[in-house]
Amino acid sequence: MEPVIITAAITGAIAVPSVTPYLPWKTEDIIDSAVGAAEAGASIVHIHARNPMDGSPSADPEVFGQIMSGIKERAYVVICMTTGGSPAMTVQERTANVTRFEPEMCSFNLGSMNFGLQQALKKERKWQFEWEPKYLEASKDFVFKNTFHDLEHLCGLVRKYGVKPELEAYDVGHLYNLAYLVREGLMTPPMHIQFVMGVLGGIGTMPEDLIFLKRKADTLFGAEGYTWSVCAASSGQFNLAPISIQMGGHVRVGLEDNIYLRKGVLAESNAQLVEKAVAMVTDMGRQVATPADARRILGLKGIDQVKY
Ligand code: KMH
Ligand code: ZN
Repeated sequence: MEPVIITAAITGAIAVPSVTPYLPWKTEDIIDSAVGAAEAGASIVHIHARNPMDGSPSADPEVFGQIMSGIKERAYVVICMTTGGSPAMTVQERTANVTRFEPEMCSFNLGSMNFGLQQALKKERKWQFEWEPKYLEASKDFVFKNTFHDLEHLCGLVRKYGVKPELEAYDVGHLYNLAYLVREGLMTPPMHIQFVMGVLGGIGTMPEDLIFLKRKADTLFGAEGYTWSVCAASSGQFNLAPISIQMGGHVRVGLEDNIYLRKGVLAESNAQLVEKAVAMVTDMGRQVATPADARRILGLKGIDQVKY
């Protein structure tokens, strides 16, 4: 089996600053956290931007530029830039940065869905910023928009700039959407599919959910037609990682998706989550991929081809 690519998702747009003191949202902290995750063994870092004044999700190209060039100066790691942003952003805002920065990778969300973040409201807490509870409450009306028009637009962008998409499938219908894109000649195998599990609005984090998605992808694309990874939002992250490792898949961890090291214990850094994944990989007899391995396995264009 190939070495395991560990992706670290650094900050995202799910966790708000007040749910954990360890979420990096200031620009320098995001850079430091990504470099720390790379040093701990991540070969890809998945990057969102945050408003440096209040930690709210941002699509600001200036902030993205600072983050990505700051990481590039200090680590050879692959950067996978989000095109998901937050469900509160327009698709234009979310995807404009692919054109500007031509990254080696970007996320590519395979379909529209509900994207509920209201669970974080259940716990009584003092909010650092007034936008936080409003954002979480508003998520009950979020439709994370990824229409076929949006998918076709993004297919054009990734093809034009040689960007390898991290194809994010949150449910089985998203795999059928991908099969449509392949049939239409808009997406070319081999693909890299990220099974994104545990988002309220998508599939759950039971082992049967993962096996079901994996089997469906085999049926639709053939086992050789894609590489795959598991990203589980919430504590499912480390229940599902071993299954992926055992089955020849790759793993995504990180505070973007899960703020806990284990039940009830907050992770104190992305590096700590990566270290836990590294231990699982080595305990199960596989190697951890280097950034060079990841570039080879995924057929990336190389860090010298980016525009940041
Ligand atoms: N945080 C994941 C559940 C994206 O950035 O394009 C969703 C995500 C989407 O990572
Ligand atoms: Zn993301």
